Amino acid sequence: MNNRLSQKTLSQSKITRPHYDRTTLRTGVMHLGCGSFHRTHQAVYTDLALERSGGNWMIEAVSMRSGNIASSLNPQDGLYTHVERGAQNPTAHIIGSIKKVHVLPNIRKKIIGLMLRKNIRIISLTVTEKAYCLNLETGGLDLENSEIVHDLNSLSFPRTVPGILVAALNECRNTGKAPFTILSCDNLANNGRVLRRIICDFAKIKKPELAEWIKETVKFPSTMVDRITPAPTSKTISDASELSGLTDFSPVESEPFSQWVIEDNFPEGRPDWHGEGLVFTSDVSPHEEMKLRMLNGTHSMLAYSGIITGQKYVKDVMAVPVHAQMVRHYLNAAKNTIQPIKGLDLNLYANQLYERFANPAIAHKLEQIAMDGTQKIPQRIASAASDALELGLDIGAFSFAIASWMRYCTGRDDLNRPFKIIDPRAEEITYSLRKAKSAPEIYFSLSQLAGLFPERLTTDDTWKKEVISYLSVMLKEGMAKAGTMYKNELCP
Ligand code: CS2
Repeated sequence: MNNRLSQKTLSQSKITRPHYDRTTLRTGVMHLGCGSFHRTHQAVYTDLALERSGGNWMIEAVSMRSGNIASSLNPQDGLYTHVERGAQNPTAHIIGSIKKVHVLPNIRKKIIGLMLRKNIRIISLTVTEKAYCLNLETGGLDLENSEIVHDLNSLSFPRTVPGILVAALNECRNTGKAPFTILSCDNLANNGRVLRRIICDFAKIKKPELAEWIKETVKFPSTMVDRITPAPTSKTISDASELSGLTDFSPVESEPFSQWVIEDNFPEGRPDWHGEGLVFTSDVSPHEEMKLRMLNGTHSMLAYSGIITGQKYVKDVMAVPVHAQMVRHYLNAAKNTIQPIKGLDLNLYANQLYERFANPAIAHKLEQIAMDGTQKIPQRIASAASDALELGLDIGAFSFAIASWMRYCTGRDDLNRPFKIIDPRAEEITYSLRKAKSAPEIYFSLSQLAGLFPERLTTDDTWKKEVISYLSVMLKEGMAKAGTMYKNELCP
């Protein structure tokens, strides 16, 4: 049995490991949401930055709900193995940028104090779309969300992400601490601007002068983040141990590809982030739109349609020729809705995405992608569909994707096996479908969910006809038949 990975055993590692002095460097970043993606992405870039330039930029991460990561990572002094799976044999590195993991339910009374420490200069987030408490209709804070109502009534022990950030900024203002830069790393269009709006909406209700101060003083750079990161499995643990010679109970795995496009606006400084795929720019929005519509839109389409045919992983869907052709076509359709971006070859990007999805070494679960559809569809699929209509382009790919999501919302696959719909609006979905059986009934019920589809789509007859037509084939003849219909009608 190998020794367990920790600061003490680190020197026994057979693979690349941090050389910087982790014990003396101080924390500069507090990160909310310590999921696998944070650990294959921002923490890896920060590890490289510390390796090259040092600095007090260690990360303290906060798990928002469960204590699992903290209980496996803290005994390892925050160290973990990052396994990369590409065309060759897996490779691995030991990442040292995380100092400690906190668990929010255990530090509710302390979290603001932790953020207020002098050396904390960045608060970053990977909390997933739903944690922003965004009202999809207004684009501002969801004032009907019960947790938000709780936090608005008392900011002493906030429960929500907007509540925590406003309470911390309020203390910065009261104590004269220079405010930290707030860095959203979630898959939302204009993530920085969206977060700023939500925080200001919240602050305005509590204290209008705080909202003004935030607007003037606090920076919310937008970012585009990208790295396919399946949930770790027992194979991740065994590969990590084999490669490093140390036992690690909390390794992560990802594809080799990685990209991070950041608006460089950090008044209090930042780590010396660099490395493969790191780009600083003054405007992230075209990169974000490209990634959300091409990568994430295609991902959602293939997840919903794949689940209905009984598939489990993205790579399985890509191994079915008709499905793979649809993916190729969808990528192209999404690409055509995007304005050309200077310096970026969108055809090359589409080809890379196709290869990345097909990577046989990555077992990326479809259900991981399918979850939280109501939070993902607007920026991934609906906006592209609406622009396609506006531009007079074919909308077949998008109507198929939405029909697949609607089919998924019925909660049974083509073999009539039930599955759980994981979505913060799952109850609303089930309620709205309680009497709907036919394709038009399902279409009308789900189209009425507030904030999901822009009016441009719901008032368009061709859109309605196409979605209903695909959905009806999916319901009566199965997803494979609908896929063949897509292929025959759309793929050259
Ligand atoms: C996926 C993303 O789970 C999902 O919805 O589409 O997590 C995707 O893998 C990442 O955005 C890739 O960077």
